[in-house]
Amino acid sequence: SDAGDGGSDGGSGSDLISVGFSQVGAESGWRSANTMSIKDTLTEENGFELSFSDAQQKQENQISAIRNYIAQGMDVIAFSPVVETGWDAVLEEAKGAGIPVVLTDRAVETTVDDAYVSFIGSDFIEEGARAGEWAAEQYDGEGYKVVELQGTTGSAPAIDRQEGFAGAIEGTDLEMIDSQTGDFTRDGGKKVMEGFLTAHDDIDLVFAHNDDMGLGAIEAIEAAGLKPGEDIKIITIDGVKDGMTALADGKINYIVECNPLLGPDLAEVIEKTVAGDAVDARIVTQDEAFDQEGAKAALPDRQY
Ligand code: GZL
Repeated sequence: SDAGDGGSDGGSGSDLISVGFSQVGAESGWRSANTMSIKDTLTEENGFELSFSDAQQKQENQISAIRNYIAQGMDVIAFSPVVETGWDAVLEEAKGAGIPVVLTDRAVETTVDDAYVSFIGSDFIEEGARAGEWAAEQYDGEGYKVVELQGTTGSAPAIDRQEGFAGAIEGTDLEMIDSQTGDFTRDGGKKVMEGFLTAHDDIDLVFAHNDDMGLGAIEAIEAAGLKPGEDIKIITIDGVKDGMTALADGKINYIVECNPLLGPDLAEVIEKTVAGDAVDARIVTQDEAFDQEGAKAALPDRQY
């Protein structure tokens, strides 16, 4: 490479921007689409040398991956934090090493000043509120009993989606009678829904924090001899292909999208940061919402 180009060599002796990325895991269809977007964008031909790690939804694995990236002298470190808290020490270490950090997908609570250059992701409170507003429009006045399949305990999407939904149904006669984490997985949603069906014989609506737990709930509802989308309504968040297909088939009633294709925004933030240009501290990913007709129309063109 031209020695005089002043480009960052990131310790890898090349002009590529070295990026260490710590991913939450592979828990859901959303996560797989998010990983695909990051790996398909942060490629060598696009000027990146990507080191990628899957933490199997364990914070300690993310912290050790980030420490490895610090030790390797990455140009930039990016991660999707599995939970909101417990990051101060490792964020302080990255800052001390002079390595910029970018958050994707989920936010953190930290006391470290200037801990990261940007947070790229959806507004989860808004997503929960859109789900609750639709539920209120459709079902207020019918004395609906609601159960909630929460995402990973302590994660930003679980905390915020619960808050958004609860706020939107305030003042209606929809009543939340049970709420438990299914950890964003299909199996988790199925097991928790089985428990809800044993504990309650009057469930009218399931609010699932992601499609995968909603799809697990469908399995449990059908195993109980009931019709999902009819006997028990279902509202989910994400908008991945399997969820949108269930919505088109009438087994889910409404989906609020959470766009996982964050690779392009991440690449742009990294390039600007390495070039010393200013970046927005908060980049809000735009989301749509779908009813059954909307899902039928959108499915042919969905990228994930
Ligand atoms: C949302 C993301 C959530 C998805 C789930 O941005 O963090 O985690 O909604 C995924 O499907 O597991």
